[in-house]
Amino acid sequence: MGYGLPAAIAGKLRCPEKEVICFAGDGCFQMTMQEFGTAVQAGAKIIVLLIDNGVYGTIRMHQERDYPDRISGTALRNPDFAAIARAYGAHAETVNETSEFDAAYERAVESEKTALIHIKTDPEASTPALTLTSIRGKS
Ligand SMILES: Cc1ncc(C[n+]2csc(CCOP(=O)(O)OP(=O)(O)O)c2C)c(N)n1
Ligand SMILES: [Mg+2]
Repeated sequence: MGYGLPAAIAGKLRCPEKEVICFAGDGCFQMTMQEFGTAVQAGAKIIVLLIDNGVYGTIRMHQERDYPDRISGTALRNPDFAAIARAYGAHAETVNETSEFDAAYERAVESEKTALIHIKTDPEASTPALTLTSIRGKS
């Protein structure tokens, strides 16, 4: 966790002709998000796709499955990530519906700036096939 953003910056600086995309969970991104400022400062025009489900979802999945009565420390009180990215001088927007994504991605590419798309998802969507509720107590 936290590796994707600095790795994407280094990759983009090494190969500026390539589209470099960082996929990060909200928990992952918060481990090294100060490096977003480094990306803007260094002119590394990466695109960050930040998947914000408001939880350390992978850990929550284990808690729900094995310790459903002892959920602890997995909720995240997140900032407005798009606002933070804009404050750094980047292009940023928030996507709330799948149907909004394609156009948002195109705008990120066309901005020719360091960019971040803040993608809000439902914490219930633990995996494409399973909900948190369906996992609960099923160890
Ligand atoms: C540096 C580090 N700390 C802790 C972990 C354990 N860990 C694995 S997944 C995870 C939660 C990830 O949360 P998030 O980035 O929000 O992604 P999600 O699972 O919600 O998609 C944690 C804490 C790790 N892999 N690396
Ligand atoms: Mg998460």
